[in-house]
Amino acid sequence: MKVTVAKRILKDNDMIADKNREIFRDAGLLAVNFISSPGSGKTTLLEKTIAELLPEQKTTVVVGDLQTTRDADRLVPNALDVAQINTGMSCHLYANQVADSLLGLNISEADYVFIENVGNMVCPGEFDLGENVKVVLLSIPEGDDKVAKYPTIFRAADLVLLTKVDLLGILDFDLERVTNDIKKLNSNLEILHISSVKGQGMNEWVSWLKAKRQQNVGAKAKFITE
Ligand SMILES: Nc1nc2c(ncn2[C@@H]2O[C@H](COP(=O)(O)OP(=O)(O)OP(=O)(O)O)[C@@H](O)[C@H]2O)c(=O)[nH]1
Ligand SMILES: [Mg+2]
Repeated sequence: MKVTVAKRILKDNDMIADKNREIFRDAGLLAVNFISSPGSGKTTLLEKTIAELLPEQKTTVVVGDLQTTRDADRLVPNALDVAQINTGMSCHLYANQVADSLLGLNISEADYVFIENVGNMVCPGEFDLGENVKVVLLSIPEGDDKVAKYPTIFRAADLVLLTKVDLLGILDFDLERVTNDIKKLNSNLEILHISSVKGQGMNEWVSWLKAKRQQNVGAKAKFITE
């Protein structure tokens, strides 16, 4: 019985996620789902990234947290629009929560929708939100054993950002071990080294985003002419 219920929830979620994907495609933007443990630097990276993309490219944000609007408040200054979803007890966002948020957001002028998922390394990986890409963050203070311990999300990722690399050399972290563990799970997965506070890796990261968006808008044009 429990298995049936769980499967139905996932199926319903997937149907709504597909609708979200259509909305993103019609708006000609790139939707990015940011997934990581609490505190690995998602909001800090979003603050810097949104500012870096301006003035040419604009971003709308959907943020998930159990409680508070603290992350949304931090992102308001440079984002086109921000929606905060408080999930209460839930450790991840559902596609219907994103769908509801989109109704109140200005996405027609946006080039990107950034979805900051609830801080959690496991649950968000199970739930498609309709995003075009999943970006997984792993920060240096979390430790170099985490990829092997929580492999699922690294298998599903389109990009891994190793964050807080300014702390390499200060904290004990075996970069080679983490890189090998990621490559064992997904040999083609790209890994970028980022320090949001020092600016390291930001150019590569922003270039990756712009290239992905370009591919996505190209896909939209192809879809329309078919
Ligand atoms: N040293 C260092 N600290 C960072 C960096 N990026 C973020 N931090 C710090 O890490 C802490 C958590 O950052 P957030 O951006 O709030 O992390 P988050 O992933 O959004 O956290 P949740 O939303 O709670 O899951 C803050 O104290 C940041 O200042 C970085 O590149 N280097
Ligand atoms: Mg945050």
